[in-house]
Amino acid sequence: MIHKNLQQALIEQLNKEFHSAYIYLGMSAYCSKEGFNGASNWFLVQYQEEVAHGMKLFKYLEDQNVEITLPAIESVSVEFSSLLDVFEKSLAHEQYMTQNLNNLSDIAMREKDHATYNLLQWYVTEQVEEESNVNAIIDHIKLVGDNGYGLYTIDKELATRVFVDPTTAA
Ligand code: OFO
Repeated sequence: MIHKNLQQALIEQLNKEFHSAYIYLGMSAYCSKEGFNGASNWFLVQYQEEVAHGMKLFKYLEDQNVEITLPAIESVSVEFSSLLDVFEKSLAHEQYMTQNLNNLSDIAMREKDHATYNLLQWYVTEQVEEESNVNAIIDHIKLVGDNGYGLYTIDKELATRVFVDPTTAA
């Protein structure tokens, strides 16, 4: 049985995971509009990952007999100023998500809810990988600056990303 306060916080996190998916869909649309088809693919895969994160939490809440509510998902921006801008905003968003997950872990620990704490550690670990991936892309973009061939090469690399469900991957 999950403590009432934690139930509410987890439902908010569920909404945030689907909001994250929506944010990445917006970023994918921006990149596609600007001709960065590889980056558009990268964000589309990110969108799929966030949906998977949301569904993992949804399933957990169901398993724990939590009465699930699904509040509206906030609208997102599809306007960015450059490829660097879109990835920097992505990093800022991931840092915000990490903070949320740390706060949730604190609550779970306080409530001595080991099952939920355990679940949240999966997300916390996932965040480390997500932040590191985006940081590496930002470094590459900064390295090439506005060199067209450099950006083209990065975009080609981003086109190779394929979705592997992180909730089932070994
Ligand atoms: Fe769901 O990990 Fe990113 O936000």
